[in-house]
Parts: sequence; structure tokens; C-alpha cells
Amino acid sequence: MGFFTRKNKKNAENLYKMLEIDASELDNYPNGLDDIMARNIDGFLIRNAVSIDSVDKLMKHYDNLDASEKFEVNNGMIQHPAPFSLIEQSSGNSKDSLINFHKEAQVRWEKFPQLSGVDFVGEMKSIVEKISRKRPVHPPTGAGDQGIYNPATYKYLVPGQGEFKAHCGNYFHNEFPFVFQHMKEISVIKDQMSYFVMLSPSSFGGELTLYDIEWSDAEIRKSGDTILVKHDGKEVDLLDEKKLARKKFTPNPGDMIVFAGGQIWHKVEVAQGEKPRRTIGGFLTFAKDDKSIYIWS
Ligand SMILES: O=C(O)CCC(=O)C(=O)O
Ligand SMILES: [Fe+2]
Repeated sequence: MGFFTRKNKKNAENLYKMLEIDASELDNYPNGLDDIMARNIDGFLIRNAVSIDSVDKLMKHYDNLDASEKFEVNNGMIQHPAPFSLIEQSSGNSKDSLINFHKEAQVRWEKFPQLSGVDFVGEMKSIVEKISRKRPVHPPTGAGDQGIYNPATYKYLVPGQGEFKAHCGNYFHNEFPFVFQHMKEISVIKDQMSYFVMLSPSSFGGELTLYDIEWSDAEIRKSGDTILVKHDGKEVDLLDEKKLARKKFTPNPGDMIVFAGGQIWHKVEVAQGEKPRRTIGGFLTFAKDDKSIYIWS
């Protein structure tokens, strides 16, 4: 929070300024990403970013993947390909395993348009480039100048179980120092942005919840994952809806969200009902030289 305009955002109505636009209006926001970084706005909810036909193909592609390519990162939360958190744990801090990971990513995403029928990265590029102040958008080259970062990860939340615990992007940087070391060299990871495309919402639940608390207020998450500790030592109970305002979003299939996920503490509520919650996305950061935008996961 910290500055005047943010002081009064106690009710959910004026909490966070997420611009809701149709994909056809993106040309009107050429500075969109810089506006998020400057926090003139907190993000975009872009309706109809991806066609329903592409959404269906993206899901089919995931469904056809071998079970060995899907990783249950937490109870009921399945990802493809392996996310960086898993690499951090499995690599044993070996640079070779990171290089391998990035080489594999390059092969995977070269084949992706052919295998899925959707040039997902191309579609993301053309959307994000409209709000990037004309800077090109692409996945960064991997560690040791080999391969690439995965530009996106599928996330599949099993109903009744799957959720994303409260987090913010900046929180990951200390938690996974090994994988972020290279990313820190090539890009400005502080306040990294998040993006994702909704493929299929759960029947209910599964909302993206943005809390009225940011990295600048609290950097500590206590075990149990529902209590944050502010700089003054005061604890904030994320479950206390009366004391802590929040704003929830349930995008429709094909909608895309880009937001200040590095700074804003947020979570994805447990998916509920018959249907899993399915998304694909990752992060957006500025290259160190500010000449391109990195899309990675
Ligand atoms: O819903 C998703 O796929 C990810 C939500 C999230 O935590 C993020 O975009 O940072
Ligand atoms: Fe996130």
C-alpha cells in the first residue's frame, strides 16, 4: 500500500484496479505492462483472448500427454511441464540438470504448435506485444545460453482438493534461489507479473483471490500458509474476511488475466464441484536491458 490512493481500499469494490477489456481493445493500452509495473493499474482481465476452438485443442493436448509428464506438485494440483519448484528440489543445484531442463523445454515448445494445433506462444506474443510498448515478447534463453525457459505451464486442479496456497511472485525468489539465480541475471524479477489463460473453470470455487496485502507489507508466510507476518510483527489472518478485504475473479474459458502477481498476495481457491479448474500460464518480466519482455514459467 504505502501511498495515498491505496489507503482507502478497505472494501472489495475499489480494491485493485483490474481493467476488464475485450481482446479487440488491447491496442488502446500500448503501455499496459509498464502501467502494471508502475501500479497505475493492477492488471488486465482480457475477455476472449484465446478462441474456444484453441481452448479445446489446448485441453486435448494436455489430456493426451503421458501421465509421466504430469506432476502433482501439491495435493490435487497437477502441472505440466515440471514447474521450477520441482526442478529446484530435484536438480541438487546442478547446473547440468538446469541446462537439460531448458534444452527439453526448447524441444517441447518447438513441437507444441504441431502437436496441439495451437501456436500458443505465438498467440501470447501477439497479445502481450500489444501492451508491451512495442518490445518483443519471447521466452528467455536458458542457463548456459542453451535451450529456453518454458513459456507456460498447464495447471490442473482436482475438484475438492486442488488449490494454490497464498503466495506472491516475489515470495518465490527467496524460496527457490537456485532456479532464480540465472533469471535474476537476465531479467528484472522483482515484481514479476503473472499471466494465465482460463481453459476451464471449476463448477464453483477456484476463484483467483487477490488479498488487500502486498509484498511491501508482509514478506513472511507462516507454516499453515494462511497467516502472513507484517514488517511490524503483526500477523494477518488471510482467512479473516472481515478484517482483510479481497477481490475474487472467475474468468471464463478463453479469458486471460495479467496482473501484478509479484507484489499482491493471492491464492486460487479450492476447485469445487464436478469439473477440474484448468489454466495455462506463467510469468512476465522485463529483460535487464528493457528491450524485450520475457514470458516464462
Ligand atoms: O490460476 C493460475 O493458473 C495461476 C494463478 C496464479 O497464481 C498466478 O497467475 O500467479
Ligand atoms: Fe501466482
